[in-house]
Amino acid sequence: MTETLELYHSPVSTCSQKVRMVLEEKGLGYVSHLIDLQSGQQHDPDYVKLNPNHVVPTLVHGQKVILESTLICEYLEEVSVGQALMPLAPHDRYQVRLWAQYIDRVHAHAAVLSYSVGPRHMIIAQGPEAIEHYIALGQDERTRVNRRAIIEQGVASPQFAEALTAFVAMLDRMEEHLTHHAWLAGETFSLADTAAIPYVLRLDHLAMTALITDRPHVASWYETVQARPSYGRAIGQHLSAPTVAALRSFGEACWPQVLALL
Ligand SMILES: N[C@@H](CCC(=O)N[C@@H](CS)C(=O)NCC(=O)O)C(=O)O
Repeated sequence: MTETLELYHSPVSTCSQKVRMVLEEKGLGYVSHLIDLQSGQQHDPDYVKLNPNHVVPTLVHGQKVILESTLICEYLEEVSVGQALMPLAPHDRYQVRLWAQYIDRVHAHAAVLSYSVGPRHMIIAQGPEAIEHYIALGQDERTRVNRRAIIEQGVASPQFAEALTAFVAMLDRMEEHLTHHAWLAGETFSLADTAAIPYVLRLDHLAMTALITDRPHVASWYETVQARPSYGRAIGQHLSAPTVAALRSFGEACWPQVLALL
């Protein structure tokens, strides 16, 4: 590949983790631009020119701007050689796309799940102006409604219950598949596995680890993926220990309420 790859991303963002997994699996070097989501760099006018959705990740390949994490992953698969992450058989390829599409739907609940447990407390601590600012920066009405619920009710909101249900359904679907197969699509590690890993990890970070360990095939898949060198380079090395510890301790504090919802 002759043209440079540049990735605008954030360490903890699930969509960024997904793309970094693909980059590392394929051995692709890239210029890293970190976007600090907490301080609102995703709303910086220069960044919005690249990504009008005010989100990470954004891939720039030479002069081309590629948006949407799932499409970025497929793009990387198509423009590069190296470890193939798309199987050859049409039905396996279909399975990859089915998982990717499904995980994208689960992603719609990821911010509610995470913010209701952890970052909510940091926003509340900054006072009413910061709260209204955070809500107003939601890019559509649904996001703004969700943000108000996150702040006002946390894990007691209906949105959180819905998010938890979506994540638990994802784990059940994975468990069912992984009972019969080593990987989510086809017989090898693929874009389906890179799509799913950040969301299982997120549950672990939020101290909902029991949801994973209760499902032995997901637990074993999770351990196997984490043992891949790409995982350390794409995810492990980007996470700061204090951030993970803070998420876990917020999660532990909420766990009795979460358990009551299950
Ligand atoms: N469909 C988009 C979703 C991207 C997305 O939601 N990114 C989150 C981080 S995982 C984000 O940047 N959020 C910005 C914010 O919270 O303001 C994709 O897959 O790239």
